[in-house]
Amino acid sequence: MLLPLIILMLTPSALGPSFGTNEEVLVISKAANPVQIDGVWSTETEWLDASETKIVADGLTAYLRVKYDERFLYILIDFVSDQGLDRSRDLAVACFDTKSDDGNVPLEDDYCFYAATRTGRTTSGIMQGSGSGWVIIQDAKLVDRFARIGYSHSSPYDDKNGHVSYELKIPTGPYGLEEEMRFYLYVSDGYHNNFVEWPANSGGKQFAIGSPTIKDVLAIPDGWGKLHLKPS
Ligand SMILES: [Ca+2]
Ligand SMILES: [Ca+2]
Repeated sequence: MLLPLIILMLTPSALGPSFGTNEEVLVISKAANPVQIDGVWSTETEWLDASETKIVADGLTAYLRVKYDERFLYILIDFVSDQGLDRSRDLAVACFDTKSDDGNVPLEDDYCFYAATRTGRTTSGIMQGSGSGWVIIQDAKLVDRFARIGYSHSSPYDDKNGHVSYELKIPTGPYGLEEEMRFYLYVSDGYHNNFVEWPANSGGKQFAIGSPTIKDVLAIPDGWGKLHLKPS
């Protein structure tokens, strides 16, 4: 028993306040069931084969489910406490630090994929790290293949109250997504002017009314967790 104790004492957290990286890990499995990107949990089995993480903060509750196959990473966010789709500031952002090189600024191997409402429109897009912040490299009306916002009365988490949900389908090849990489999720409800994030308390900020873009509110890569794609 002596050896594990020594190792424990030598970890950075034992050396006083740590400003190191977040060690939370989300393990995901290969998809067995097909996903239809329509913004909602659309068939009984659609997301049963995905990881499941409940995220709670300040009275908000969201369920995150993630899985992957040879070409895509699939994400469902069932935001059960968001019972109305707002004209602005309802948004989900999923970020990847593909080289897991952390840092206190987003670098060029860091990508965020988002779906959002803005002034009555729904849009989806991709941001890339620039070394000092986030740059939107693609932004389109939400007719896109990779992201949808939905509103559902029929998810397994709440089949009584209608609520907002998001589905993302992210191509792994073009963005260099790896078997293990850093991962961050941010979901905001415009009505409550509040958000949840994974990992919890990783440093995202409440979305401010009047903020020109969503790039100012995300945690820095040092605060992100790890996503591990379990081989089949
Ligand atoms: Ca669906
Ligand atoms: Ca909302």
